[in-house]
Amino acid sequence: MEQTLSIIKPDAVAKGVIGKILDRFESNGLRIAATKKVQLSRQDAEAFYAVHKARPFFNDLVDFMVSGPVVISVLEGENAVLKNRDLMGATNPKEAAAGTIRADFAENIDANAVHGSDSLENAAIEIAFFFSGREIS
Ligand code: IDP
Ligand code: MG
Repeated sequence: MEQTLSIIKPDAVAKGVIGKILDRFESNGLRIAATKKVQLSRQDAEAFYAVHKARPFFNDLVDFMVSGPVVISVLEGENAVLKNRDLMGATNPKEAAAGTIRADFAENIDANAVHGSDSLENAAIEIAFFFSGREIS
């Protein structure tokens, strides 16, 4: 069993597709072990995406992530990290495979509907960033 962190980004929350995206997880063997709707502060977003600090899109990414509420979840299941990445599709929605979350709900690479941890190691770090142990069950 693995756990991974998912964020439904401000574009998808504003579109009213929280339920549709959470259904993709539950319908594909990923249990929702924790979930909450949060308005990130700039400090939250900068710390969460610190790995991308040197990238040219960092400021736009932070601006976007604080532009409205997000829904942050811990997903649990077999191969949860990779399974979530498969369900999400490619970072650029224009390159995302048909039937993936980004192909179906995202407009462009800046507003691409979802975040998902990219490794088991980062999943543990990202989960601990947003959730205490008592919030996960
Ligand atoms: P991922 O979300 O598929 O893991 P990362 O490379 O980790 O993709 O990038 C984090 C986020 O930064 C992306 O989801 C996207 O919102 C944004 N991003 C990545 N590359 C670009 C880019 O070239 N232009 C604008 N935004 C980007
Ligand atoms: Mg990433």
